[in-house]
Amino acid sequence: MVPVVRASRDFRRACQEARVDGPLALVPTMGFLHDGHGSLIRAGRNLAPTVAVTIFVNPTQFAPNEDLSRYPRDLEGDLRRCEEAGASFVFAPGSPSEIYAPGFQTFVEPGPLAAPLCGGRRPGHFRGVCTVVAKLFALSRADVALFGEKDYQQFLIIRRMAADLDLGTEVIGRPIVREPDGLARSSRNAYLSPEERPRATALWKSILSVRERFRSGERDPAALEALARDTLARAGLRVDYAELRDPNELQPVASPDPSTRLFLAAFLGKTRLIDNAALGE
Ligand code: PAJ
Repeated sequence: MVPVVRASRDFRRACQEARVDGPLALVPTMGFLHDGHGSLIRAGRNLAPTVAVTIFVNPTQFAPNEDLSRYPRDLEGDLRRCEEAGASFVFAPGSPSEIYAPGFQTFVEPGPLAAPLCGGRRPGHFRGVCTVVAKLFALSRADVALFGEKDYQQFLIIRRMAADLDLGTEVIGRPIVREPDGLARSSRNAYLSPEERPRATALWKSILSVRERFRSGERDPAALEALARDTLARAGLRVDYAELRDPNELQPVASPDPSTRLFLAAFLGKTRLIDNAALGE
């Protein structure tokens, strides 16, 4: 089975030793791993002889009303998946105090990239994400780190952070892995009831219908966003946002082009689902 370290100091040492053999790739996760995470580990294998996976449900990125306490966990299953995907070792902190020692008080504050979309809906979320990822970069001193475009805004913010703070880790984005019916894989899909699960395809259907309308010549962002919202609402989802943004700075666009991305967040019952895609894919 893939080796597991439980203490920050052991993680630092394992990474230090691994870097003697060549580049180190890092895949940060919150566990309950699925094939989306697996694709990041496999991509890491193609870039570096050593791939370290971290599994930590990071409390600082959850608001008090969010799902920290019920976030799904399955360390045994996760270790199996890490092994299958080719991870070299896993850091699964034995307790949150491995990451946030008593007296911890220093945070990384992202800039304007964290203002719209999920940043606007989840105040403090990306501050918690940046802080934990900066710590994982500092502990591992990884050469590359892999992130999924499932969380496209998160990927941009972390890439910006690594550049702005000279962290020395190259941040690489990887495509979204989907279920056969188009639903983006997510640990949170485990929350969906058997009745809700088929309706969760509304996000993918919304993306497909907006792409289709774009292909037939529609260039009015408001019209495309309205179509996205209607597709979600018709399936009974409560829309959090449905917005077109440019793929680099996440600014609104006057006239969308094929690289413009549609960003979706919607509640299905109590579960918040997100998805995004370029109009021209
Ligand atoms: P988590 O949600 O576990 O995701 C870990 C990584 O897997 C992220 O980079 C995410 O974008 C990627 N991922 C998730 N679902 C994916 C899919 N269907 N296809 C491709 N990649 C996918 O994101 C986090 O954890 C945390 O915020 C973290 C960065 C670990 C900081 O705590």
